[in-house]
Amino acid sequence: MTKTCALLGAPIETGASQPGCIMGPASLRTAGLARVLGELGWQVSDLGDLGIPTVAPLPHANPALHHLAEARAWIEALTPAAHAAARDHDLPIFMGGDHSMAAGTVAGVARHAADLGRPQFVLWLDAHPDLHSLHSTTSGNLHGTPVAYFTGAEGFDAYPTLTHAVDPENVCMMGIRSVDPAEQARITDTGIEVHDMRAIDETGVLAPLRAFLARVAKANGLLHVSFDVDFLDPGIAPAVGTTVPGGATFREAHLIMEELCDSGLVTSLDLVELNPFLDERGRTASLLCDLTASLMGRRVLDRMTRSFAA
Ligand code: NNH
Ligand code: MN
Ligand code: MN
Ligand code: MN
Repeated sequence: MTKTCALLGAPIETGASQPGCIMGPASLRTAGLARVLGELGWQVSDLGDLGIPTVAPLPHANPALHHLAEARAWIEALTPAAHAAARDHDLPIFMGGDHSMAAGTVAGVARHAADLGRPQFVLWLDAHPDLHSLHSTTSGNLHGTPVAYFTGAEGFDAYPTLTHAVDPENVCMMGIRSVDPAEQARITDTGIEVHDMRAIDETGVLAPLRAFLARVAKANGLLHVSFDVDFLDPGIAPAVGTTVPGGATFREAHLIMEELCDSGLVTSLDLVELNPFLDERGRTASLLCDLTASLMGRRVLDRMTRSFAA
């Protein structure tokens, strides 16, 4: 049976410190995402881009917050849209847009998991854990807050009420290398599984990934992958506003995607923080397309028929 994939654009940039992510969905379309997935045998539906109405500013006790009203409106729009996309397609891809959108996409797919009576898991690929509450962020950039929100942390009265939280035990982070003190405290409190770049250096990506995937499979879970461009090393992925040196290499990233593909467990994907204004001749957008292709079936050799046995 042909598997179905939806592309849904979320051109949000108000959660990041600099503008440009608004062009992310257009850049991924230009790089040929739909065509590449079609060639891999997927039935692809491009659902277009979501939008929000003009909103009045929302005051908040934390004066550092930027564009709180816009973030709230995006979560309100994205949560039901992601819920419906997860219900109607085998693998919806949410094209960002900055990472504040994951507050809505994960809230939506978790609602779908609850409909099915199955647990939602999240693989968070990022330089940052994005674990601030609206009160703990000092930058005020709301792309630093989605994981705290969708795991049901306190301090989100100004965001839409979360109906289905993801258990922090069902979140696995890889690639982390920039953590603020309040985020460090939350990691310690929640016990969220975090594989920072030092751990990746020590073990490689496969061992921790396989252990996590085994947990997902055992629990019959749904798996959402949230891919922040700054997970990658800036040398291969310059199109992001918050580059951090020492990120995942080309092969580490592809190996994760290939292993995710073989697992058959992935049920939704975010591609976020792509800032085409900072790209070099589209190379970051093209790399994201190629990584998505690896996640969705592209392989160098057919591993079922390949054998060197005597
Ligand atoms: N932790 C920082 C902040 O809250 C950086 C967040 N930036 C990101 N997250 N790009 O993925 O401002
Ligand atoms: Mn992020
Ligand atoms: Mn439903
Ligand atoms: Mn990041």
